[in-house]
Amino acid sequence: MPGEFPTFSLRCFLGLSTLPFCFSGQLGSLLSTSLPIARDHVSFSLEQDRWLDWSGATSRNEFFYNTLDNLKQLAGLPPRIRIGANSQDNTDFNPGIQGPIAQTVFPDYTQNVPYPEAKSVVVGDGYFATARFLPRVNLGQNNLTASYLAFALPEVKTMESFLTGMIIGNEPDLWKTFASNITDVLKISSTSTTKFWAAAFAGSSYANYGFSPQTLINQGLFSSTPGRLISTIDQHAYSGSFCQGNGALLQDLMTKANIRGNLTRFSSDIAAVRAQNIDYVMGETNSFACHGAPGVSNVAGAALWTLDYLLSAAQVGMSRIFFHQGIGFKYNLIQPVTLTRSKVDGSPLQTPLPPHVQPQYYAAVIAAEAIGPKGNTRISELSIGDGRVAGYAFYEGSKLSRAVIINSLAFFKGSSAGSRQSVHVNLSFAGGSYGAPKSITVKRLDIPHADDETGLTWGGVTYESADARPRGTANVTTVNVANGFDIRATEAVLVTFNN
Ligand SMILES: *[C@@H]1O[C@H](CO)[C@@H](O)[C@H](O)[C@H]1NC(C)=O
Ligand SMILES: *[C@@H]1O[C@H](CO)[C@@H](O)[C@H](O)[C@H]1NC(C)=O
Ligand SMILES: *[C@@H]1O[C@H](CO)[C@@H](O)[C@H](O)[C@H]1NC(C)=O
Ligand SMILES: *[C@@H]1O[C@H](CO)[C@@H](O)[C@H](O)[C@H]1NC(C)=O
Ligand SMILES: CC(=O)N[C@H]1CO[C@H](CO)[C@@H](O)[C@@H]1O
Repeated sequence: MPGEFPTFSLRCFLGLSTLPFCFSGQLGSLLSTSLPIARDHVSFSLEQDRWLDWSGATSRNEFFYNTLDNLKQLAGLPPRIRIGANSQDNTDFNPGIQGPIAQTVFPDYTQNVPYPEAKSVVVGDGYFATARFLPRVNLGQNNLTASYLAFALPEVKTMESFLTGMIIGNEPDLWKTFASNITDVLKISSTSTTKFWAAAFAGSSYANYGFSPQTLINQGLFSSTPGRLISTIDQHAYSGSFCQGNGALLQDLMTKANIRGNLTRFSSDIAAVRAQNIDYVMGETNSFACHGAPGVSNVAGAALWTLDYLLSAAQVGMSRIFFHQGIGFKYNLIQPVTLTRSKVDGSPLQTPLPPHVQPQYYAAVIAAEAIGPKGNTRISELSIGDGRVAGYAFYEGSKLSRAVIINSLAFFKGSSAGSRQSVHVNLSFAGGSYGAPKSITVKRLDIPHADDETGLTWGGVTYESADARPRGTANVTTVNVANGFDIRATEAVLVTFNN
């Protein structure tokens, strides 16, 4: 109902030389353009070859468990997990292999690819059974080989809401389907919880030709009998492929227009899929191929890319976004085991690097906090006339609860502190029975420099601890609504509205 709900606007604050950047955005009814955002919107895609390193083989990997549980504590649900990607197509099943063991063969590592994917993986029934070590999650799963049989094991099957999806082959433009085998084993039917994820596309023509969701729709896939077992279309995408990084590339990655360009290209596919009442997810994604660009994908600026990208994905109608992770990959949010060679160039490490989170993990934390645990959160992007500043409003039901604002101008090591720019944000509220909030609190993602690999804090708290649990004293500031606040270059804030 127009006028029923509060809106707010961000106004330009001109004329102060210390605040050279400003923006304006007059907002209409944000709620009317808002879309739901799931509590497990941020999910993970794990490279299949080293799945046991993530889960733990004989007992749970406490570090990985904690990283998921941190997010569960904020949003009420842990991330979903997809196990798959390239190495799933190199996985074979041997019923003679007992227990949580994988027989793997890896190619030699190189400077560009310090942690290559296995060229051969052979597993038995026990391989996926270690999924019982995760916080109770929904597993968006994978390939053929017959290792899917593990999901029919009693210890796995008894886990409630466990397996929600099955993908046959990775990016199976090349694979004939084994759908009926899997349907038989898992008893997938029109009424079962587990359904197929289809068309795990690495690319799309974005139109009704070639390989695309729109082509599948026009060819009648979803009206066929097997097609009715498909719940979800699964797109895979990266922002490019760069095996060498630099500061300009980092700024490109963070840049608002590039982030939107990489997502809105799927808008026509998403609309066509949703019109069939089929879900649409970004089932495998991250910054750059080559497992990330060194000095770009693994640094703090990538945390702001991640935050803007995952929120923008919700805005274009993607239900969930699965960030791809592999042991030692540069673009990980989480490194769940000790590394003995550099993930940046493959050189041997003098001191092994214990499990740790990377800067991107903070984006998952901020998103979980902004979405919150209520289960009725909606998101709406703020229209901000500044190419470096992005913002999103979060509603719980119809109540404006929080906003995230991101300043993606890169501030690099070696720049003088005095040259760090800021924007000023004033909030104004219009309409609605709720009126302006009495006060707002502002929580900051403090990033010393866009090209730092460590040292971020979220409201004074670090997640860069030995067990991935947050450490430090929370620091949020209460702000008088009329005064607004500044956001520095390379900073994100969460604004909470207190009514
Ligand atoms: C898959 O199904 C086909 C046809 O029913 C059958 O011949 C084959 O043995 C099955 N494969 C597996 C691995 O169950
Ligand atoms: C995707 O982002 C990259 C930078 O990260 C940019 O170079 C590229 O042009 C973007 N692609 C689109 C389609 O906008
Ligand atoms: C808390 O955050 C504010 C603003 O970000 C900062 O100025 C202040 O120094 C911080 N206080 C502590 C104790 O870290
Ligand atoms: C923004 O807030 C500042 C500080 O309170 C105030 O001086 C200024 O007038 C405001 N600007 C606008 C456009 O409302
Ligand atoms: C059952 C089945 O089709 N398994 C396939 C799994 O993927 C590998 C590819 O690496 C095939 O060789 C197997 O036939």
